[in-house]
Order: sequence, then structure tokens, then C-alpha cells
Amino acid sequence: MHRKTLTQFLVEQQRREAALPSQLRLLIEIVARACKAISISVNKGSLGGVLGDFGSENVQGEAQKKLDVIANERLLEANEWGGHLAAMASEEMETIHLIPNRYPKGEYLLLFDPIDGSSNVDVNLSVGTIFSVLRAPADASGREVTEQDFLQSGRHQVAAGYAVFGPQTSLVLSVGTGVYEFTLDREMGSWVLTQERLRIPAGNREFAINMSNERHWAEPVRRYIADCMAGSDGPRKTNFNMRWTGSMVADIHRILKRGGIFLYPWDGRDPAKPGKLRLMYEANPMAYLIEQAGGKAVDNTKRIMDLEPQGLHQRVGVIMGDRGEVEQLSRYFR
Ligand code: AHM
Ligand code: MG
Repeated sequence: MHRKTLTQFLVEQQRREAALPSQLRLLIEIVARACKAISISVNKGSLGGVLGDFGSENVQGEAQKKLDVIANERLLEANEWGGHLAAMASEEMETIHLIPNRYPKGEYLLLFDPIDGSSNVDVNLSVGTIFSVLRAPADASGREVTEQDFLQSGRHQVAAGYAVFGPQTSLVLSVGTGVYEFTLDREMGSWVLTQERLRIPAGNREFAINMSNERHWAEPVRRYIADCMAGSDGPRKTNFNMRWTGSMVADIHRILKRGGIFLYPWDGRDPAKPGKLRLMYEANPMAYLIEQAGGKAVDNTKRIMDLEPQGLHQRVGVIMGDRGEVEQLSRYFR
């Protein structure tokens, strides 16, 4: 049986669909290679001395895990020299990272969350790496890229994806021609195409939300979840199941494959944080994949990819997944 690798897939995309400029193809190959290296570190766990806290805080005031720092380094190193990028931004770095002058610069901007769900890492549950690709503004060529150049709405993304480090290591990717899943073949060291044009299965009554935040949610979200919880005895007249892994990558992966809805909604705890998840390198890339798979992604009522970002680390409420279910929830806001 012929198995299609990521490299072959990308070459074909470049040829047939003309969707993929060669710099973008290189970028994706390099990110995928970095994800392979990250997966090796994640897998080693205690044996590699990679578990536990690094002993510092990131820009969000969150304790950094050793793996947050290792994965961030891997992505920076891998992407500096290829000539495909103008700059990078990461959950783990306060400001943008320019490509050092000793390397040629390219036209793309790469944003990432090196290890998403990192509280799961020490207890051997799934984590992932999320990335988003933008084009540097046309007027940025010949000058230094600034943080402002990154502040583009999600609909300007030209590619997005994630790697999930679970029982299998998978890479889920879109360059705007549907969503494709690759599984890491550890013996061969290559990403093998295992699912083409993923579509979110409709009608799965399964929601993912951290219920312990219920008292902080907006009223419409509270009513929606209460109606789901009421199951066949309530207005929805059907039973719902609940799953929450604490790792957005794992929850979104399940929803892409099995259906359902994911929520980390706006909450009223802290006016400076209108949600937990970050727009630029968590919500936007996931919204891109969800939409490419036929789903829908909103903050409360607005399409996530239409939001105009104000800051690199801005937070946003997130509701995404099965289109029908997201629309159902939207009715509670009217
Ligand atoms: P992180 O990027 O610092 O790991 O935080 C993001 C994670 C998501 O993966 C997940 O959906 C959420 O935080 C879980 O938050 P909570 O611990 O509040 O349930
Ligand atoms: Mg994260």
C-alpha cells in the first residue's frame, strides 16, 4: 500500500491546487519537523528530565513548565534559518522574535503556542502544539517587522494547524483546501497522511467546558449548558455527554473527529481577561481549522476570525465546533 507522506502531500498541493507558495511549503515542513522533535521530548518524560516547572513565569503570569520552554526553543531554532519568515510570536514570549540578521528574511509571520494544555504534561495526558501563519504586510518588506504587523484578523491566516501528542502523535493541518490529518510513523520518522478532508460529524450531543467556572459565565451560556444538562427531561429533549481534557488541542481534535462543541466562554472574573484562551495563537488557528472542517467558531456572537486584534496576547471567549450546535447556542444570545 502506498502511504502518502506530508512532503508528498505538500508537493501535490503546490502543483495541483496552486494553494501553496514554496516558502509556505518549506515553513510547514519545518514546523512539522519541530513538532517531531517536541514529541520526542514529550515522550521521554521523566527519563529526559523534562517534567516539572521551569521556575519562571511567562508574559501571562503563568508558571512555565520545562516543556513550554523546550518546545518554544525548538520552534524558534527550527524556523530561524530557512529564509521563509519575517518574524515569530509565541505564547511564551512577551514580544515578537525577529529573524536574526545573519539569515535571509521571508514573507511570512509564524505564531505558536509551543505546548498547549501544559498542566497535563506532568500527569501524562495529551498536550499539543498550535500554530498560525500570516503574511507580513506588503509594506513590511525592506523594514523591520513590528508587533503591529501581526495584529491581523484570523481570516488573513494562510495556514494553521496543530500537533497532538497523545496515544498517537498527529499533525492536523489546513492551507485553506480542507483539513488533513497526518500520523507520525516513528520507525520511518515521517508524517503519513491518515485522513483527508476532515468534516466535523454533525449532531453529536457532546460538549466540552470547564464546569467549575459556571458562576462566572454570561447568562446565555449558563442557560444553554443548563438545557444540555437537563437532557431528555429538558427543552433539548435529548441527553448530552460531557468531556473536558484541560487541553484545547485534545478537545478540538476529538470534536474534529467525533463532533460536538467546545467552549471556553467569556467570563466575568477579571475585566482584563475576557476569557482564558488567546486569540492570535489559540482561538484563530483553531477557528480556521474548525471552519475548514465545516464547523463554526464565535466569541459570543461574532465570528472569531473577524475580530480585529488589539494585542499579541489578547484573550477571547471561545465557542466552536459543530455548526448546528454553535448556532443553537447563538439563539440563547438573542
Ligand atoms: P495553556 O496554553 O497555558 O496550556 O492554557 C490553555 C489551556 C487549554 O488547552 C485548555 O482548554 C484550557 O487552558 C484549560 O483551562 P482550565 O485549566 O481552566 O480548564
Ligand atoms: Mg495554550
